[in-house]
Amino acid sequence: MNAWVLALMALLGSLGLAQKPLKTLAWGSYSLRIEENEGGQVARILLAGRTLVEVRDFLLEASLVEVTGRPPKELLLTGYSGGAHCCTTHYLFTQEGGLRNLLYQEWGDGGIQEVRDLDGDGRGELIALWVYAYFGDLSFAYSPGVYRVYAYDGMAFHEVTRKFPLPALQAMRAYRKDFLKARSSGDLLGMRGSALGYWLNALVIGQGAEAKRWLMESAPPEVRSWLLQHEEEILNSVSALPRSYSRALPPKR
Ligand SMILES: [Ca+2]
Repeated sequence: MNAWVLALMALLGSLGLAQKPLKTLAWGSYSLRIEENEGGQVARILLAGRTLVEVRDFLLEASLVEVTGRPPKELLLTGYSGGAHCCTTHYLFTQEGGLRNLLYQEWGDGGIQEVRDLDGDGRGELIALWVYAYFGDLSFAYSPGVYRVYAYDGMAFHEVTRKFPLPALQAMRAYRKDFLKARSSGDLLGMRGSALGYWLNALVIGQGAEAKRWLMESAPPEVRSWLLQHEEEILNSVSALPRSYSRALPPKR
């Protein structure tokens, strides 16, 4: 950074312009303020000018979403670490029962894509994308993702992907198309990534067996053996209880 830029920054700072919040949001009797902070950003939840909660990350975004079913809406804060892809962190705050954090989740890549009330009960479901970054030596560009849906019942979050299969079904369709395209051009990594994406999205909606059958019929040997070599890890990533293919017990993890 040259001296001229530094001088300009110092001038802006002295005029108070550098402290201008990037975003402010009224949230019931609270307010949210996102500001620049030491090369990153800071989000503050304030009540009558007093900071109650402070979240720091490289980049921060905020939106209001209805999760509990009772107004005011919840505050969804999303933090990005910076870097090429990784990492997303979600913080969900509610005012129900006093200001508190309802959810904290580090996602790596992916994250909550949308909060939408899918069954009309007034509570928004969380549509999340889990990215299998670099799985089985895939490059990031070929790393697929799986859509899983979560609902809040007033106490706990639970998975409802099978009840709301549309995001996973759409992803299955897209990965199947990608797979056929990669197969016709002989793109081995493209076939591996899209085959994995197809299988994962099928598994989370109870169509894993049919998807595996189709892949075993449609994929060349190098893709089939790669899928089978990673099968235990793939199934464990979507299984509520761990599976083990190991003959030696207890299995080595
Ligand atoms: Ca709902």
